[in-house]
Amino acid sequence: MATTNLSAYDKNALPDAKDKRIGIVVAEWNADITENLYRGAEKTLLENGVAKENITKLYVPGSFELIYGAKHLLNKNTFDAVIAIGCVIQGETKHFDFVCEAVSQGIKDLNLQYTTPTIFCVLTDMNKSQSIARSGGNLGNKGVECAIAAIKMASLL
Ligand code: DLZ
Repeated sequence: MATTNLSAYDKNALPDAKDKRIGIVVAEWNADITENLYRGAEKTLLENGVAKENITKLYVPGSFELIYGAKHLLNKNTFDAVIAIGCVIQGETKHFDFVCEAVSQGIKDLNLQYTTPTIFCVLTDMNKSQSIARSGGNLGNKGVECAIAAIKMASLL
């Protein structure tokens, strides 16, 4: 079990992100969590030189719709990377499995189909406590990690 903050990073080891344009699609389900993930991602992008006007935020209803939302941003051809933010929490039915499978496979497919990378910033937790811990709690913020991944991937192109 992870017990330490997973979001620490060395700013000096990151490529220059000054002129990068990042699209961020955010699921409204579990909005308290996804907004914290967004805040972590936005703060990290800004800290690393991405201009505020070069960050575009798009809402979709739930994690299942992240694929369509990301595709919509990718089709604009104006971004260097897209980040898909969601939080799926295990319930009493198999819905969790279907949404997790669809969104992970869907984002994988986008990465195969498009030149622009899409970053998987989706928490798939057994309960809300795990999501809180990973969205600015004691285990860090996955939004921070995904912003770093976006900067690195954007610089590959
Ligand atoms: C329906 C649903 C459920 C039960 N749980 C979640 C969740 O934990 N996280 C999430 O992002 N979305 C959830 N959804 C909504 C689906 O992602 C989707 O929006 C609906 O099935 C409509 O397509």
